[in-house]
Amino acid sequence: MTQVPPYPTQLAGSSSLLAKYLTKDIFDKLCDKTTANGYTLAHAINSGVQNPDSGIGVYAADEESYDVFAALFDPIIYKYHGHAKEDKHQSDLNSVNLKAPNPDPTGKYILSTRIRVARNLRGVPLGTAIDKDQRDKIARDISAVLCGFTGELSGTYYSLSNMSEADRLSLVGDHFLFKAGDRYLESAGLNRHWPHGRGIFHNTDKTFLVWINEEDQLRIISMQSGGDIARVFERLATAIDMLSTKVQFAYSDHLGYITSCPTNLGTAMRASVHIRLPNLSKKSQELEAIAQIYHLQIRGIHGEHSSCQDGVYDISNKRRLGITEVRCVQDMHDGVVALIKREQELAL
Ligand code: ADP
Ligand code: DAR
Repeated sequence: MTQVPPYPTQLAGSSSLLAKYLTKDIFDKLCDKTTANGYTLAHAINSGVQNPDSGIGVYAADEESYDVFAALFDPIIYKYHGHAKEDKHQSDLNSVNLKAPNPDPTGKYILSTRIRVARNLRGVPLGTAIDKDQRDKIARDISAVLCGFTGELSGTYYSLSNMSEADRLSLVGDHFLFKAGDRYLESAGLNRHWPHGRGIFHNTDKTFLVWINEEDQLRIISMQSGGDIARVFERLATAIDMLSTKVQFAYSDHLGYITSCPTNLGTAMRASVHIRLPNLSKKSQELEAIAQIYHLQIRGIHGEHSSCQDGVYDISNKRRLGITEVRCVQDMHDGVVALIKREQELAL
């Protein structure tokens, strides 16, 4: 009989969704449950318990976690995504269905466009519970598939545990090198055995990257300078299609693509532009109002927890689950069109 831990009273001061929904009753109901990978409630909530400033505070170890701990995950997923237990997810990666002419053909506002999806392999524990050998095998198998890509997507794989200093400096210079995860990911067990089993693939043109075993097993990324959002999406869709012929991804018709953090479930897609909005940056309420209307997330340009600098923002879709990939990119595109229109009006 596993020792039942006490209720985490540290949550009392937290505003996370974990603190909001982990009532004593839910805790008592789930505290002795375990998934086939040995993942317990204590594992799932550790990040939010150790980091009371978390927004969410929970991570999954496998598709089964979302079922075994549904009494906690379901209300969090509904609150964050508006996706109820009976709701279904649908995928659409057909770039023909996207209506996204370049919102900034002169390059006055948009510095760069990046669209990423997270993917995890079916039948393998997520990063929170995977063991070292399983993670190393993913790095070997996925890098071998990627190194077999030809044409625009052909490129080179760099293992974080044995790359040359020259390669490291080159990847740092391109802002491609990812570091060990932040304290939230550390507490979730996602940094274990770092840097073993981690690596980066990028194509020769540096417009296609795959991060292996960062927060998820794959982060598939298409990016380029400027605002040709449709081209970035088309390249990503092509790469995902090529990978899907070789690899089976964890997917359910309720939650879409399965990810370690529930915020990324569904499309697991974040489509972003780095955009210069000097006038709107002085009118934060207007900026927030437009973001609300178009389901946008506003970040700084140096990653998830960074703040805006010099009027340059990372603007991306906020919705990920219960809508298609085309809709995610359409959300971002249409929101960016509205932001540029307002920026131009304020400049008059
Ligand atoms: P994600 O969860 O999508 O990986 P992050 O905000 O952590 O998002 O960004 C990861 C990295 O990608 C950061 O170094 C960030 O600066 C970079 N990045 C994100 N969006 C863009 C963009 N549109 N253009 C260039 N770099 C970007
Ligand atoms: N910081 C954690 C995770 C939030 C979502 N971001 C991810 N998955 N990178 C939190 O609970 O706030």
